[in-house]
Amino acid sequence: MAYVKKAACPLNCWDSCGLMVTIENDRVIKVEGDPDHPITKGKICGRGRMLEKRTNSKLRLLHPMKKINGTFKEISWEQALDEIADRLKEIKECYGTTAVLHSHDYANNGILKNLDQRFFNCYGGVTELYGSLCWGSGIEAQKWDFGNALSHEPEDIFNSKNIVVWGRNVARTNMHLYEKLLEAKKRGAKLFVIDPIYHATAKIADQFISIKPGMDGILAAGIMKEMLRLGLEDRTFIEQYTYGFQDLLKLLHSISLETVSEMTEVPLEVITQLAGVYADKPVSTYMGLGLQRYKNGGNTIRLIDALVAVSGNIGVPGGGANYANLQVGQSFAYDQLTLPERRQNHRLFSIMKQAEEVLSARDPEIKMIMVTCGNPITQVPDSRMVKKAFKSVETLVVMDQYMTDTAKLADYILPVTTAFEEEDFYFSSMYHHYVNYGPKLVSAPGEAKPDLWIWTQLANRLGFGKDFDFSRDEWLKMTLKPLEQMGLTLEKLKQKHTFELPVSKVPWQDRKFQTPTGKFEFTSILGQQKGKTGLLTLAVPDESKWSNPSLAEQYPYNLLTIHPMRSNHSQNYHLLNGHVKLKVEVAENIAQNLGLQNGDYVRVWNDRGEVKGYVSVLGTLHPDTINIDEGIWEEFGGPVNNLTSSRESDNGLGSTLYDCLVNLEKVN
Ligand SMILES: Nc1nc2c(c(=O)[nH]1)N[C@H]1C(S)=C(S)[C@@H](COP(=O)(O)OP(=O)(O)OC[C@H]3O[C@@H](n4cnc5c(=O)[nH]c(N)nc54)[C@H](O)[C@@H]3O)O[C@H]1N2
Ligand SMILES: Nc1nc2c(c(=O)[nH]1)N[C@H]1C(S)=C(S)[C@@H](COP(=O)(O)OP(=O)(O)OC[C@H]3O[C@@H](n4cnc5c(=O)[nH]c(N)nc54)[C@H](O)[C@@H]3O)O[C@H]1N2
Ligand code: SF4
Ligand SMILES: [Mo]
Repeated sequence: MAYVKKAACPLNCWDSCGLMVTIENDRVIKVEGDPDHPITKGKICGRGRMLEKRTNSKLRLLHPMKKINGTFKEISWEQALDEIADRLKEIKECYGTTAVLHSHDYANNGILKNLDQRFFNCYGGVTELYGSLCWGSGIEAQKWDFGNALSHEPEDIFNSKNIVVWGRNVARTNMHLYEKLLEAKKRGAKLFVIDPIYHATAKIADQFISIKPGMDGILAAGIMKEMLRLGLEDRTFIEQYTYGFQDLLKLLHSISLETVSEMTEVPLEVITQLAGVYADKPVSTYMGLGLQRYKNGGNTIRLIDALVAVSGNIGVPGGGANYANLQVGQSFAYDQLTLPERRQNHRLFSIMKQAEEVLSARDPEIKMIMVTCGNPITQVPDSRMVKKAFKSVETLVVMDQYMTDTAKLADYILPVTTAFEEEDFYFSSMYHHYVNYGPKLVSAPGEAKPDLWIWTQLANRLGFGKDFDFSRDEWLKMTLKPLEQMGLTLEKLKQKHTFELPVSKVPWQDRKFQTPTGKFEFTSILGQQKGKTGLLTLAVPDESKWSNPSLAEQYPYNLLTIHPMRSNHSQNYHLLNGHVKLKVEVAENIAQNLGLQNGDYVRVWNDRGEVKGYVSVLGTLHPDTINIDEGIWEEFGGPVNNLTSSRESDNGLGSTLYDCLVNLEKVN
């Protein structure tokens, strides 16, 4: 008999949906939305529904495997764990624990996925990654400006008169915000979309502003310039609650509106009009993450924050510089869970440059890489370098559910469970502030095991088993400790399936910012403390005609590699019905110049590498722009990260994945 259970979507996504999962004979047969979830209200996306396939697919990894003479052989868990533990012991004795690199991303939003940190800390401290491919520049930028990166609660959008969606592909990546946009429009709000792509969200906008990739900071500067010229700024807010305004004024004086228009490829009158929009308060700004994956990414977010501040849209209902919502994750007891005090040694590599760092590491060299919740060969920039680095180490261990491009390179593959096969709770620090409970619903296939089981087994073998001697309930309670006194307990979560975290719904309403001055900082003291000037600048992307004219001549097109519609990154391509082809979306002017038609086979290349795929002419792309969705596997023509650069953004913590010039030609 089939029955239905409530669960949670584990995917790295804005929305963190509540699910209803139908189960029959210990098997997931359908995944739908939970109508009782206060935010996601029964609607989920195709990726959520695909979790059924990700759980049941015949392609799942079912047994531990070891590569012997170039081919994978099934081995027992006993052998796999003994050999990996012996290797960890040997490395610790001979080279020190930092000869191990933990390479990971955040493929699963379960709180207990953070126990990998506990394992590596108790082992003695390994080489860890810092920064983020995803949102690193913008998070750091908002820490400089506000002291934290906080968003308004989803419902607050109904207090906005104007809504600006700035570089967020809402209809594709953040579907519940899309629904809110439709509703807000019905209630009379006006919607503006600023993006190089006229995407599905642009279609419902009152106005779409097409922009040259990487130029949004310059546009924000232009809008501020116009606000000040027209006397539309919020003087009280600027005078009482901000620091460094004179520096900003100097910056705005250094560029003319004509230059702003020329560089951004946004018409002059539109810039003036946007100044009027920002003055017609309250205005909520929803920034995306694509926006900041450029060399100047931190500065871009900072200039947009500055615009939100100058226009007086901070700390007011219906306003906000909504980028991320870190207060969600900040609600839990991480240190109790991860035990940072246990690590004796520690080394940090940039997540962007992990490959170069592996190849050049000395004292100690990297002897072993352990990969969890990530697929670095496909997702980390400059894939060819990543491949070289991951092949260069003596022992590569990959824990995954599928034979990904990264797993293919492994010496040991450890098969792990999917979210429906283990208990955890889930949340996202991106949008709303509800936690969702995810019970164990079905047995794992074959010999697949939870990551936590693997850490526990290895800990036992390495002599710190007592640090892992807790039940699921005990682990989960440990993380909820800070919330207990407010009645937010594990029991309640299990009973209600979701609850609201006690976070600020309209951040900064008290005008007390978490910066060194306690004010909103146009000039950042934190930035200065980190050895930078802390000043806002009019920086441009690294790969552009302004910063590198000869490169721009050789490679005239901007390459975006945005998130795919039907997959979370690389996770679904191998499970999609029909033949997967690499689609090269090109702007109309490129197609005209090169005589390209839909379906033409083309090569896209730069100095770092190339990919080949099929043209789709997109009249909706900004001129001279190409898009290839990210995540595509090698067997389907990827990875697109063959083309992208591992450079870090201005503040050192973000990627420059979209700061990428390429050329393109037809091939046979
Ligand atoms: N379907 C789907 N949804 C997802 C994911 C997925 O893989 N698939 N991934 C999840 C994750 S991990 C993340 S980080 C989020 C990301 O969510 P988003 O930020 O919405 O998506 P991205 O693909 O990162 O960014 C792409 C958007 O930024 C725009 N963009 C690129 N460059 C610029 C620029 O210079 N200026 C402006 N104004 N816009 C620019 C692109 O045209 C596109 O609209 O999505 C989450 N949701
Ligand atoms: N060119 C380009 N590159 C990008 C981006 C882009 O926009 N353009 N986006 C960047 C962004 S925003 C992000 S967030 C990253 C994402 O980078 P990744 O997180 O590396 O991408 P995924 O494809 O989601 O890979 C996650 C892997 O973890 C596995 N996995 C899932 N759940 C579990 C689990 O519970 N345990 C274990 N051990 N494994 C699990 C999945 O099977 C999958 O193979 O990619 C970045 N890379
Ligand atoms: S991927 Fe995102 S939108 Fe889709 S079901 Fe999961 S949380 Fe919801
Ligand atoms: Mo991401």
